[in-house]
Amino acid sequence: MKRVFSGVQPTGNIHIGNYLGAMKQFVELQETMDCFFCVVDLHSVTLPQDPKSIYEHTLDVVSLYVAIGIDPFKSTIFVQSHVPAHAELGWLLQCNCYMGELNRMTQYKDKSKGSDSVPVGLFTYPTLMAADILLYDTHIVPVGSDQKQHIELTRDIAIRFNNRFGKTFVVPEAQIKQSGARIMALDDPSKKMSKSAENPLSRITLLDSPDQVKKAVMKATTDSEGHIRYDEENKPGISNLLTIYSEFSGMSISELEQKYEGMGYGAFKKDLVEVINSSLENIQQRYRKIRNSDEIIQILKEGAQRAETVANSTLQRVKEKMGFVVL
Ligand code: AQP
Repeated sequence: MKRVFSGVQPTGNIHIGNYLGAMKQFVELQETMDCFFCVVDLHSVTLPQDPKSIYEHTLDVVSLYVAIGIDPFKSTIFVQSHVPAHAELGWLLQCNCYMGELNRMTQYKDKSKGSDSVPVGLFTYPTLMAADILLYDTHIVPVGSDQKQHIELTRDIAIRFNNRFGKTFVVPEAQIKQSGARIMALDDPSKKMSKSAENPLSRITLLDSPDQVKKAVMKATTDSEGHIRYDEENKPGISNLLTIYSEFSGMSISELEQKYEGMGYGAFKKDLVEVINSSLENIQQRYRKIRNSDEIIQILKEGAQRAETVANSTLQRVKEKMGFVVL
């Protein structure tokens, strides 16, 4: 059975970009594959975070995993810091990766831009992400398109390690959706939707109230043309809203273009608000039931045990190959 690994950082409220780009796929993949879904809390501290916020958001992400339909009996749900092998393999991979490779990472360039004191962890983050993936003999990594470069680096590291020390790692592949892999910010469709962007109206989170969703959609940047048609280059705002509508409703973009032919942006946005809110309502109902339950802690305890068994066996294999004395 093929193995799947993916993670979400507890750096803020999960937005519809995270959901449509990555998490929605998790639910489908668990039916046919052996899935490990992680809350990557060690990654979240590469930039300064409020401890209380990490704590709450970690439990939020776990609860949302379950609320969107990830079944803890089918998939392993766990927190990265509960499995020390991630940090240990992360170090070993840092020693098998080059400054030049990490210097090329666009996410590092974006997140370090304009700052004269950049945490070392922000620079070495991709080697920890490689460890996350390689520990589980992962075949498929479902992610949004912003993570493509990190998965390519993970593949390079795995191939190089295998060539040097003999077959050790499975070489993983990114699974990036055709549509929805890069949901753009509502206030500025030239940027991706992000948890940490300053303007809350730039995103819709899975926990937003119907009024918040309405406000964000109605204020979303569009254009002055007045026609509802998909054209990423000339109409990035409307194209982004069409993608979101299509992903939530299951209707294709061309069906939506037909449905709204001759209609104004106001009517289109009003319907979009309803479509988003009805999906979020179901997720939020399930979220509220479990967020403060003992079930969440139980899921994490069992998940950590299952993850640790696989991760420790890979780590032992790596250490033996590298010449460490393993007892
Ligand atoms: N805008 C997006 N569209 C589609 N997919 C997205 N992802 C993130 N943003 C979008 C995908 O969501 C998964 C989890 O992301 P993450 O928690 O690792 O955070 P990130 O990629 O750094 O994105 P954020 O949400 O913008 O967080 P911050 O603001 O903390 O940097 C990944 O699969 C990602 O591709």
